[in-house]
Amino acid sequence: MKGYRLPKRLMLGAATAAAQIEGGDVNHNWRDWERKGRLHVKDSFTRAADHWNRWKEDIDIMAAMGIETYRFSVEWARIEPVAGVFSREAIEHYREEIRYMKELGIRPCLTLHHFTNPMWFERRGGFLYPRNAGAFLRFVGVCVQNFGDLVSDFVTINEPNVYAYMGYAGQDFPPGDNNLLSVQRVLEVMAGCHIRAYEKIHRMREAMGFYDTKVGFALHMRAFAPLSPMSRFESGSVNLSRWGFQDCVARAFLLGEFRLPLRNIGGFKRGVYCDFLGINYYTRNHVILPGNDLTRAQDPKNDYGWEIYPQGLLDVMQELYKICPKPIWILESGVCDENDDFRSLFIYDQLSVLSQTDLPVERYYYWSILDNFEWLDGESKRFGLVHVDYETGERTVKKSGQFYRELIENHGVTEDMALRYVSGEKYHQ
Ligand code: IFM
Repeated sequence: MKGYRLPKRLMLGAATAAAQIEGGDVNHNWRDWERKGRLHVKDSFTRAADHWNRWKEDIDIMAAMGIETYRFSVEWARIEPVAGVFSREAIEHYREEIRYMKELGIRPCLTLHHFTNPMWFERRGGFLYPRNAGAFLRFVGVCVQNFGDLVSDFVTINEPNVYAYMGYAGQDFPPGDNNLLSVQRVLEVMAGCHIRAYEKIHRMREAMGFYDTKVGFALHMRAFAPLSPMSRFESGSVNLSRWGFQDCVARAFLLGEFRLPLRNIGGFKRGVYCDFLGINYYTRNHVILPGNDLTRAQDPKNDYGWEIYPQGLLDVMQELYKICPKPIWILESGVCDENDDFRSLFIYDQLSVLSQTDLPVERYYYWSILDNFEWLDGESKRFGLVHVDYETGERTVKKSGQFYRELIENHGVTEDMALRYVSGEKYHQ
């Protein structure tokens, strides 16, 4: 197995989201979903990885691993438990955590919305109604006011396409609306929220005297391919899937360019509403009909059964860069692998793609630093570089975590590392 060097400009990091690691009884829509018995497991968000109490230990672990930048989210329902009422205690907690990571040399990248809404916002209809955008923007303002002196990198919204399709086309994620027209509305409202947040964050930080602000959003991107390579019908389905799931969303959020099925309900001007292209990439889907996504039996897979297709990372980067040529930040790339059997191989393969491209890739965030609460599947699906014993809370750096540590130290993979960590690993077949 070959070694490789990574481009100099690439920073290496790891990501999490508040609800997935913090624990505690927080009044958000996913805790409500859990109470309604809608998860696939009996686990509770109240436990998760108990990061709310163990944050210092977790940051120490990251620092020891050499993590250069940490993408995390703040929990809206903690900061604003009641509409218009802001918790000084929660804000101070996050400030302390951010200060500490910076002291240890870790650059923070702050996500403002990662799937969870406070229940007061959810009950008003969340992002389905344009009239609710103001509440989100007020929260954005409070975050910039309170964290803007410590943080310059912001992700406004995580995976609006997954949020909209899973919660509104299907019944899996809250609120389980099951109505395609709602998907359209939610994406339109969220695009407007992103555009206005982009402008607001820049405006506010400039007024605070900071000119280094970077703002973007995290688009979940998939590689799509026709099940039968020669089928023109299936190629058409691929184009429709790509457009409906990601490209029309990218154009609206990044450029204020609303094309069917999205409408420009806020009357936004065309522009460039991002400083980087945020990509979350996990898998490829084969397609016969749009929306009918398949994984072929013969392809390598993770524990979820998602195809592992490293080359797809290049495909989606090129796809997005064509739409908007800005620096690329891979905000999530990770693998569900209970026994850490092939996580080192996965990281080796994904980063090998980045070692070979001329595209301006500036960040790579492995998902996730810790095993965490995987939404519908709770504690049963493990993505972490660090193992969490949910009973005791004990953290143990996995073999893949040690590989990532050495990879960061060398800014690449040596042949010796490839031999020690990667050569014996195999994906599920
Ligand atoms: O855990 C999630 C994360 O919250 C959003 N992106 C995909 C991850 C793995 O499913």
